[in-house]
Amino acid sequence: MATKALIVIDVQNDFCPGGALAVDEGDQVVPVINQLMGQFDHVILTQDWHTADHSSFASQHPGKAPFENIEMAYGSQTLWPDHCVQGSHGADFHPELNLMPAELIIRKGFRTEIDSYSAFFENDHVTPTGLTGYLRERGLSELTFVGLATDFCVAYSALDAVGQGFSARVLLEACRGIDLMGSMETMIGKMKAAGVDLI
Ligand code: VGL
Ligand code: ZN
Repeated sequence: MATKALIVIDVQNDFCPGGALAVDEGDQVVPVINQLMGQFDHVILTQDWHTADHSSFASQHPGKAPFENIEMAYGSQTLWPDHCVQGSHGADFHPELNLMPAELIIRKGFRTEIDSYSAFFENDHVTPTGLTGYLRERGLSELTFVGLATDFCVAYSALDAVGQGFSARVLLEACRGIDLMGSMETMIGKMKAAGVDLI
């Protein structure tokens, strides 16, 4: 039985050059991911999907600027430029990403009060997205993560995957990072320590 799944994180216009929270070379992962999809029987996409007044937006916090940190009820939260607003062009998948093989699109960050980097849990690390149940019920246990951004949504997803008992690998050539104050090094270190296979 095929137990492998490719999980494509947030390959959306706002994370690509020209977007509101552009990741350097973010669009370059698209052809690599399209090619990879052919090697997997199961493809799952995630989509960052924020309300217009989302609490992770610096614009909602007077006096605060993007990339500053604040304390939320659930812990520390980085503030971002407005991005991936529900229904906006920026929230759409990159136009060249092949959506056809996707059997599930999981949206996250759609509650105003709480952000969600991981595909598995919101940033309180307890509210589930439902992905664990989906994967378990379908017998998908070997997970490969690709997409944007390496040091945020990809890393938190891979770490939670291991925590949930899945095997997790990250194909770095199909990822690009934001690298905010050393976050790339920090999150690569955390993934290694947790047993995520970095390729
Ligand atoms: C992401 C910051 C805010 C990501 C999403 O996809 O890595 N990063 N929202
Ligand atoms: Zn976001």
